[in-house]
Amino acid sequence: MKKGVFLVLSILLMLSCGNLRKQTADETAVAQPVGPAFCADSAYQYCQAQCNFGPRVMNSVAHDQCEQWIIAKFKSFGMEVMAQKADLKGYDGTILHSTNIIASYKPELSERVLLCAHWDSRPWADNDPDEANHKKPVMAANDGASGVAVMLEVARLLSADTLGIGVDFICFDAEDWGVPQWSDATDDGNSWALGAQYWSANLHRKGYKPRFGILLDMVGGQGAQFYKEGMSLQYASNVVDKVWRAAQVVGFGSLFPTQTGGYITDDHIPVNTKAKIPTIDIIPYYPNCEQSSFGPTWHTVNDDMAHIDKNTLQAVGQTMIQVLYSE
Ligand code: AHN
Ligand code: ZN
Repeated sequence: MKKGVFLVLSILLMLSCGNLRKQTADETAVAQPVGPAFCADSAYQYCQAQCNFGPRVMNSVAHDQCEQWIIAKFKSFGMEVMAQKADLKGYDGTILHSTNIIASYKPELSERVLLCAHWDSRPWADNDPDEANHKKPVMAANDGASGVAVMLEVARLLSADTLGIGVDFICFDAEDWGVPQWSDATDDGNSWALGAQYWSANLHRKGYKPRFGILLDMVGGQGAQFYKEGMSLQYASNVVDKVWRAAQVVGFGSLFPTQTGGYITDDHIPVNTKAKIPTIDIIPYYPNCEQSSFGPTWHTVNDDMAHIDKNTLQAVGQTMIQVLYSE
């Protein structure tokens, strides 16, 4: 066969294969893992680093030191960082000096995705099996540090790679000053998520409108499974589908069952209702746990690094990478 004919045939073959492949992909939508490898060791270290300050309870020195550390970390990854400060009133009248930390990847792009998590620690381990611990602070390795740790690792990976959309990482403050179980005050839900409530009513940028948001709450616990959360399904079922599919593609479908868990009062509520950004909550659900459906260490003095599992961080982190790189 003449060289020229062979070349033409090869090109025709390549074109037809290309077309065939594309058609197959469109019709069966067999997605493959995309984007960089999430490093759970790195996320684990970011979790540890926050805990090393001690419990990051509102109005404490550890809180303010950790705030500076989180800001410096996002800046070191080349993100534009904003600290949104406000004095917010707790259910008990305490004035909480709150800082929402907003870190932006490619702030110039208008097509964006929001990732968020709270970074404050609960002041009271009011769900501890030992009543003597009910007024002690929670280390919040899982309930606080884990979500920020996953976001920091995603930010680190973005800084070393490139993505065609912008990403905002919001660390909400004052989430966990909600009415304690030992208090006589009634809990109507509004005592939680104070930082997210404030941000939702005072967006850091006028007209801010990302495609969707994902809240990471307690994403590092041993034995965690992330059932679909009720409010997320109500406000952003397409985002739930997207994320649960992504988890399956990266091989962590077993940690993301397709059944529904509970309806949770969390930071995503004001983001949906007030900021009108369709936002889901990735939060664990333990169907058989006596202590709490959020897991055995929730709001106890055992929410520490000893109960953080790198596999859980990996599952959630790689799923976030998959979601972002599929946009
Ligand atoms: C309630 O307990 C009502 N909501 C859980 C919100 C939360 C607290 N997430 C972490 N800590
Ligand atoms: Zn909590």
